[in-house]
Amino acid sequence: MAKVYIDPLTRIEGHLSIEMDVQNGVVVDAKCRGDMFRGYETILQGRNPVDANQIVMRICGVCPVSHGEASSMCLDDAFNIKPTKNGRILRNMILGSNTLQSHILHFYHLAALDFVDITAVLQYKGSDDGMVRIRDWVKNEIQVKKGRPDEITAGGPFLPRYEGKDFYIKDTATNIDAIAGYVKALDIRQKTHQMVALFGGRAPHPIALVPGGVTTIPTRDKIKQFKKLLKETNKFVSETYIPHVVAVAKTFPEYFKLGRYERFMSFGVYGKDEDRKNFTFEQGIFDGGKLEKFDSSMIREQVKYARYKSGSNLHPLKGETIADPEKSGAYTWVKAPRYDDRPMEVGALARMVIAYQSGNEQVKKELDGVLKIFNSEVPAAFSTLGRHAARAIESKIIGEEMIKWAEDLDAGESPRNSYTIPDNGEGEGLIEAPRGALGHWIVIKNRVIENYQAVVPTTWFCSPKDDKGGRGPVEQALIGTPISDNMNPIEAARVVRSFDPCLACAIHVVEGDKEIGKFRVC
Ligand code: NFE
Ligand code: MG
Repeated sequence: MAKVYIDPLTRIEGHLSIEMDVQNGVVVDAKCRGDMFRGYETILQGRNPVDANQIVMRICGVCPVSHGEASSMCLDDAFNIKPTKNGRILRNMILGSNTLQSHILHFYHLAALDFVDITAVLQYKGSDDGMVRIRDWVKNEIQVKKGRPDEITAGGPFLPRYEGKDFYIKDTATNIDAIAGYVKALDIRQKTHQMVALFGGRAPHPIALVPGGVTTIPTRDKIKQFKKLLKETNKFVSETYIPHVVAVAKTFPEYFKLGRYERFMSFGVYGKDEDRKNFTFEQGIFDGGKLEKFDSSMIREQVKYARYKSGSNLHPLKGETIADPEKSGAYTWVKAPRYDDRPMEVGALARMVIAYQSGNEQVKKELDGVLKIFNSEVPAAFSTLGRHAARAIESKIIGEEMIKWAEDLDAGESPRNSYTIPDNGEGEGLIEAPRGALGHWIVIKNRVIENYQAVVPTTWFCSPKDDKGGRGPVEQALIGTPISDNMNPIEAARVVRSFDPCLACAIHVVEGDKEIGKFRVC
């Protein structure tokens, strides 16, 4: 048995390391470790409740909108208010824009270089500035390694480049086209940030998200600008993003069989009414081939293998955060959230599977359409490639829907309802961040925050074992993954990265009054 580590797993947000036991070239056990320690939930204690959404957005720079919206919804619930129609639609549009940004970021800038051969850029003969700059960068790396062409390692954002036979797409034209997609995706992400900023006030951390709705009044001019940017993004998704995902899947079809997991949860998202009951992507649990009704009272966080004292198996409203860095047996700072004692995969794939199983015609059409190319049916999607395909499909649907939402706005009408902070209260805000189900919970006492807990998507899928020893979804999905070279475990990296981990989100807690270490920085 060999111990194989990927530490750190790069091209993700934050610090994640993976420890695997590999026997006869196959992963037989895995541990997912969140190695860093941050602080958010405890710094909220004692503050004005309305400060929460601006503070929690700083948990992450990739999905701040989701934290801002989960928090605003949590406060709506505690204050007993609802957003106006414009407020509800604008929240959906700001979240949808950020999700497009995040999915495009994940595929091109975080995951594609697991499949695309960056060194193919050396054959690029055109004059696109971005392509020329990447070509020069890679060329420089080759000069450094002159005489050892077998060890070409592209540097900077292109690390790590695992080296091995058949690791990458071989066709030069396909590789160059995908690298051009990498460059174009930077430009498109800028447009999606502009879409967030048009109604959010700024990006990436919008200031306009508040309890009761959004502070930006939609004008005809802003709606027009939004639609123009969205149409350019939609064109990129249909003509570039989806074809590139299909090209990767055609070259590596074995990844429909790798990284599999079959238990999904979605909180439901993009409410079509102010009561948040009618969703664009439905709410539910899918386990053992069956759809179940979701009930948020079934959520608990367990900490037997996480570096926290006591407080295991608590609902987030009663959640505790007491750091225990030296805890025996613990191997991560990520807690283990469980639904009805079960681990859950969350994310775009979970949303698409639950929507599909709930009879969502739009999702059915798009997912069946992609799977048909591979003569496959829905179970094939519960996999590494399925996660990539689900993000691409979701991007297309969100893009198409947002055009309609923009047209549904009442220009000049109020985007928010007013509120009063109650002396005491409790609230729950459930939303779907790009990476999956995100919940915020608040307890207000004497008009200040007594307790605030966030249970985020990466905490769900990068969780350690639970109190009963059940593995987290990423740990489980790694079992059975073949590793052709223990020094270059690209197969495992592809499986883990398909979940799109964000450790900045997953670990957002700190013990405020405890000194962990002292450093002098010279
Ligand atoms: Ni930091 Fe996040 C998303 C949230 S993931 S990216 O999406 O919430 O845990
Ligand atoms: Mg938490």
